[in-house]
Amino acid sequence: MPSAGTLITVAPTGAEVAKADVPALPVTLDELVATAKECEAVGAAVIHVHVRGADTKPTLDPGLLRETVVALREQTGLIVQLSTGGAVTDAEDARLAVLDAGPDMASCTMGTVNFGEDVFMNRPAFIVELHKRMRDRGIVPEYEIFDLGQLTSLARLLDKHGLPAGGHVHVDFVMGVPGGMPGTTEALVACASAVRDLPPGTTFAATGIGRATLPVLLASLSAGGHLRVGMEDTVTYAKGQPVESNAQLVARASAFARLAQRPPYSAEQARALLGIGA
Ligand code: KMH
Ligand code: ZN
Repeated sequence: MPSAGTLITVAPTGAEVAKADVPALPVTLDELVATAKECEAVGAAVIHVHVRGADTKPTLDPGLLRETVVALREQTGLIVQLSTGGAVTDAEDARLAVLDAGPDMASCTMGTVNFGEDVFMNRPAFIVELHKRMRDRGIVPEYEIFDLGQLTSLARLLDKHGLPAGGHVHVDFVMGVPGGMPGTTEALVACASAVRDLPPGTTFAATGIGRATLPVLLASLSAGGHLRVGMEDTVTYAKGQPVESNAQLVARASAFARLAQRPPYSAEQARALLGIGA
């Protein structure tokens, strides 16, 4: 049964877009917190965080990650989800150490995928380690799905190693990465159908990269799913029109969610849905 509301996650920065190319990209802690507040005000409940160093490049610096979690908790009510995906060049140890920053949630990608000209490596043993460490620390995962078969891998993971912290399973379809599944309605329906093989009550969100943003947003809403938007995934609002801010993307997602009569969940409602603090 579709949720009564829509969980909106904002992914404001990512690890791939260069500040030099997109000046509106939030890269400092101040810029990130300001973006987070704006996005919360227009309907986001979760923030998916990648941090950047003083040189604006992606980093997994443990001190900066901790500082970021604290600042977002102090200055917003958003659920703080740290990326353990990092950048394609990040080592497994550094990606596991992200959990030391103590976020509410963290991402856990369910398989290796070609990523443009690169490879986003996620070995089975690494995924198991991430899943177990998150459960030990009470961190709720968001399982990132770049291809249909990764849902089968997730079913196998949960079968063998048990449910995550909080007992609820939430997945996010990342669609339209060159090397992963396409950002189409057909692919979304295939993924949404495969969710039936996961534990009862499993929820899904979806995000489309670049020009897949709107088709995936509309398909997910129509299939009863939730939404992720943000400049990690798209820097173009419409053809020839650069995104002005993350809040612009969240506001559009919220408007579509209201039209679909599934208004944005507050962070408190989202915590209940995701089993955070359960
Ligand atoms: N930057 C990508 C290589 C995640 O955050 O968990 C991986 C990514 C997924 O963005
Ligand atoms: Zn990410």
